[in-house]
Amino acid sequence: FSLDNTTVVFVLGGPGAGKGTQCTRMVNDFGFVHLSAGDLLREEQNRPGSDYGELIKWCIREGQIVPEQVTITLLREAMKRSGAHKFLIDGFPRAMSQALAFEEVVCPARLVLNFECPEDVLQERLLKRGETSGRTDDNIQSIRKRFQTFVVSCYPVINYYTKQEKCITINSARSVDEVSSDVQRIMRKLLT
Ligand code: UP5
Ligand code: MG
Repeated sequence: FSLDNTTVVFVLGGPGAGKGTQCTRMVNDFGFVHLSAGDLLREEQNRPGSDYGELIKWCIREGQIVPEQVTITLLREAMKRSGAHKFLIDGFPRAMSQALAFEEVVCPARLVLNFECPEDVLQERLLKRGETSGRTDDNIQSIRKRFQTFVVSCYPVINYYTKQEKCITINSARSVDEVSSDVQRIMRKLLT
């Protein structure tokens, strides 16, 4: 698994900001492989024989960050397995230590997209999704804990990349199409 020529874009933003939705569109438009750290953790949680199933289950329900070695290993393996070299990494890094560890073990990010959206809008989206998602964290108690973790741990990551001039913040409190057209413009300008 060679990291020569690998392009990594981190996609950040609060719970329900639209990271997954916009990544799906970017895959279609720009040919990236989309890796959601949350999806990889949910998969690992359900994998028979996993050593981390119970830990992941607890962290997700409590809106806590899973120990980073677990998540970085899952991401690295998924990158390797894909055989690709352009990745959208969705919902990671969520804490400074994760950002630094990933840069050390995998590679630095080329670009960071940050979807910004007020909490009341996020809450409404997540509660609506919770009616059908089956996600153990789409309930009001877990949503409040996810918001808290976001403010405490994830903001510093966004500030870190903003200072490095790698992070672009996009208002995602608009329609999916409006957000997506901004994303397309930015990706076209910066990555092609
Ligand atoms: N929606 C999307 N865009 C919309 C728009 N513009 N207008 C109106 N509605 C819009 O969207 C959420 C909902 O809103 C959907 O119903 C969508 O249709 C609608 P989605 O695209 O799913 O948003 P996303 O930002 O991906 O929300 P998600 O809930 O996935 O974000 P989280 O960051 O909370 O969840 P994630 O899966 O990344 O992580 C879950 C948990 O895993 C974490 O809380 C943590 O416990 C753990 N985790 C780690 O420990 N480490 C990691 O590195 C990653 C996760
Ligand atoms: Mg998501």
